[in-house]
Amino acid sequence: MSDPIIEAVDKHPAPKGLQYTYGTAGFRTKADVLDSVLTRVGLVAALRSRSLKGKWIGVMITASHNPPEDNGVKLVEPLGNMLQEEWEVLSTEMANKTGGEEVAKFYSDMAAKYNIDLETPARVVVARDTRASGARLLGCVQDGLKAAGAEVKDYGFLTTPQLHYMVRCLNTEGTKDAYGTPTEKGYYEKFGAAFKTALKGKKASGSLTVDCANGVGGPKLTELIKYLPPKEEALEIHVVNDNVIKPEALNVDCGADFVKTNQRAPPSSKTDPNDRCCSLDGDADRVVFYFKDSNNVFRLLDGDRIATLVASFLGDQVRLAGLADSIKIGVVQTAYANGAATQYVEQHLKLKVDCTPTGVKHLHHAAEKLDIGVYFEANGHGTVIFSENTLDTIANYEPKNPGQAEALSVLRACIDLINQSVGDALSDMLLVEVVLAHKSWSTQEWLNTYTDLPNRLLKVTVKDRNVFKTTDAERRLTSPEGLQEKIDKEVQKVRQGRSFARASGTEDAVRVYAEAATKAEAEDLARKVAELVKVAG
Ligand code: G16
Repeated sequence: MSDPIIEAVDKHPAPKGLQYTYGTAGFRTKADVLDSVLTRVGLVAALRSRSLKGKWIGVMITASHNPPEDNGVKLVEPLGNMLQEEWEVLSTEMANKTGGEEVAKFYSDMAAKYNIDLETPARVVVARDTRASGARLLGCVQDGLKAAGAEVKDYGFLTTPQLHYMVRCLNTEGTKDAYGTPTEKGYYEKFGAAFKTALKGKKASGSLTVDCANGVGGPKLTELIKYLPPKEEALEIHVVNDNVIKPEALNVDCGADFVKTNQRAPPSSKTDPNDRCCSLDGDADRVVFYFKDSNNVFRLLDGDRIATLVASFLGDQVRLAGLADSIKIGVVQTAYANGAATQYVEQHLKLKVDCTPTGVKHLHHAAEKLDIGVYFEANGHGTVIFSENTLDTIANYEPKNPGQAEALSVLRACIDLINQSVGDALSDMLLVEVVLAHKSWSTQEWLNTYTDLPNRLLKVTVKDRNVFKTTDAERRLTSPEGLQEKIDKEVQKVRQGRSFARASGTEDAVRVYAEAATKAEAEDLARKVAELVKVAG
């Protein structure tokens, strides 16, 4: 009898001469060379589920902020976390096996090595963003899952955080940790209700214009709005760049990555000075805010700003609730965090800051060690997580006066409003609105909390980005030899200078970040470091 795994794998042969790596956010590259990878990811997902006694595992087909011709896939653990690192390595090995027989052997070797009973049921949830290649790649995953005999739930189009939510809901259903109803409606109801409770009757000032990067966030936000309180009572939202009928428009001249990298609004933006805007990315797991000030100057409120706003708000509520002695808040950032943001958190908010390598999985792990861990990448990817103890304390604390009762109720609603399985642009966006409404702050007042150091982010194309190796949470290069010393020399030439280079885990490029006392110095430093990288690479 023929082996279904060999058949499925050989139906989607791997292109010759390509090496695949499970990177910052799964496998990500040009969509037309991903078929073989997707079939094998189906096999890995089934094995991972079996290794966890049939818990639901998620497979999300997306390339998030990347251009329309790219695609990718990431695996989600039962509580909605990113895939365990050991399994990332196994996924990479599986993706690079040459043919059906090798893959089938690796599959049974893995089962033997990890004591996985292949008779245990395997359960896998799949979803995809709106890329044109998504339907074909879904077929490839399905072939892998079918060959492995997995039970499959296909949710069709979802944002990445919605898929994480479904996985967590399915695995916690009927337990004391039940996270919600594992349906799209359940998602909208949960976050819509939490938004209403957290607002406490306060109304956001002005409206919010949301650029959806022409991705899956557009239709999903339109749906979510139906579950929010009426706009007259809470928040008026204008949805723009939500054209998913034209997949070639995805992330093009719009979206969170465009806004953050170019430090300007999408060219199509038609808002007036002081209008509050935000941009999601292609799969709605990142959000950045911005506005034009009274002088028509573009002002960005990125992930660092969301982290400082939310950390200070939660800190206030914890204090007001009378819990400051038992709950400590910390902030987790990456090397991309603006130096001024780090200083503000440490010196003004007096909170601890941890720095990790890029990739939400790293930030998430660091945040898990805190009572309340606020983690955001500067690019707008992040969330807040509460430890088990903190959740118990907040749930069971008896308030001593009406002020404490009010703060406790806000904290409880925030816990429900924050998608704790993963950074979620829609939930983060509503959280920011809640904080601004409570503080009665405009975006200008939010911006006034501290002044960002001017900075520049560049992408450098090199022959082989893998030669760029880093240490110290990606802040220093260990290879190519001698390059770090050259960067250090350039940094010393400018005031308040800081710069680093690291290979992207989602694009074929090296990223260069530089900041300094003035815009001219930051731009100059970035350009010089980029030149050094180009020569070394
Ligand atoms: C992914 C990761 C983020 C990371 C970003 C860029 O985001 O989830 O943690 O910051 O890629 O990573 P890199 O600099 O390695 O290319 P997304 O929104 O594209 O999934």
